[in-house]
Amino acid sequence: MLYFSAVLLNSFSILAQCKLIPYWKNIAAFEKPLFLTKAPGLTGQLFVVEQRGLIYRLDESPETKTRKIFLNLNEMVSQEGSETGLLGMAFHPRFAETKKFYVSYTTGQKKELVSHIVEMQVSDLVSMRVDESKAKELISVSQPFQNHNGGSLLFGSDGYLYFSWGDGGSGGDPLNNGQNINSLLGKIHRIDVDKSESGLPYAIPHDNPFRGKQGIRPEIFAYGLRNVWGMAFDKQSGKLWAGDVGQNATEEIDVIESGKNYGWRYYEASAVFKPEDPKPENAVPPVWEYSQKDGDKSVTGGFVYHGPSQSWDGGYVFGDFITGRIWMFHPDRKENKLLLDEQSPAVQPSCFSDVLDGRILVVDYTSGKVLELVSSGK
Ligand SMILES: [Ca+2]
Repeated sequence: MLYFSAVLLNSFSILAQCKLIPYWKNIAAFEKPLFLTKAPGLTGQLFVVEQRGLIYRLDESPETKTRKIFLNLNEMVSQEGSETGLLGMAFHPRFAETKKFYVSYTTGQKKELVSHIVEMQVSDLVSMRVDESKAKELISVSQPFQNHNGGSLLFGSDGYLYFSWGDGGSGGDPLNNGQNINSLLGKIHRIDVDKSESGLPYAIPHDNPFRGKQGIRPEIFAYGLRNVWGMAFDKQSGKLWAGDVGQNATEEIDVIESGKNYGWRYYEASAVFKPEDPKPENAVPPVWEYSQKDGDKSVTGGFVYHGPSQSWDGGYVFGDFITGRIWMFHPDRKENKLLLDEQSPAVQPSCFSDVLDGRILVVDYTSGKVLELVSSGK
C-alpha cells in the first residue's frame, strides 16, 4: 500500500495542473490564519480565524478593501507552541435565529494547557457585536503535552456539533489516549448544543454510539485518531471526511463513521505502529494514505468538491502542510491526482474551504493569504 501510493504520487507529479491565485486582491495578509468559514443566513460575508485569537469578518467580494475584527481572544488564548491558540470556529446552523457560534481554542501552556469548546453569541445580526456576557464553556480537556490539540469543529446536517481533539501529544501517543474510550483525547466528538442534560451545558445525541455505556465517554463519535486537522461533510453523500496527521511514516484520510475505531496507536494509517499493544480487531483503515518519504509530513484535510469542474466533481481536495502539495482523491476510482506540486516560496495550506460554491479556497498559513486553486489554463 505504501509503495503503491508513492508510485502513484511520482507518476502524477508531471500532471500537476493547477495554480494558486490570491482571492482578495486588496486585503492585507492575515497572521497565521487557520480557518475560513461563513455564517448560515448571513449572505456575502466570510470569517477568517487567526491562531493568535482574532477572527475577521469581511465581504466575500474579491474586490473588498476592508476587514473588521469580529472577535478578539488574543489575551485569552495560548500564544506559545505551534499547535495552540484559536484553532477553529463554527456558526450555529440556525445562526440567523440563535445568533450563536462556537470556538475551539487552548489556554495556558505546558502542564496547564487546556482545550476548550465555547459557545458565544452576537447581540444582533446588523452590528454583529459579540456579547461577551453570553459566553458559555461547553466542554474542556487538559492537554498532557503541548502538541496534538486538534481543534476542528463543524456542524453536521443532523444539527449536532462535531469536534476533534488530538491524542494529547508528545510522540507515539505515550498515554495511549487514542484507544482509551474513557478519554476525550484522540477522538472526534458529537454533542447537541441545543439541549442540556445531567447538569451538562449540552446533551448527548440519542444515537451517539456510546451513549449509556458504562466507562465510555458518551460524547465520543469516533476514536483511534492521532490528530485530526480538517474535517468536512460531503454536501451530497453526507459522509464525514477527515485528515489525520501521521507519526513518522504515513499521513491518512479517513471517512468517519459513528462508533468506529481508526486504529491509532496500534496502527499508523494501515501499517502496524505499536505491535506490542493488543491488536484492535475492529480498526478501520484510511480511505487514502500517503508516505512521508518525499518530505510530506502533515496532512490538512479538505473537502469533497461539487461544482462546475467535471474533472474535479466528487473528488476530495486536500494537502500537506509541510510541502504544500495539493492533491485530489477520487474515491470512486481510488485515484489520487497531484493538483499542485511544491511551490517556491512554500505554501502551507492550513484549511481548504468550500464556503464559495464550486470553488476551492486555500488558506495559506505562511503568507497569510486566502488563495484560490484554479486550473493553470485560467
Ligand atoms: Ca488511523
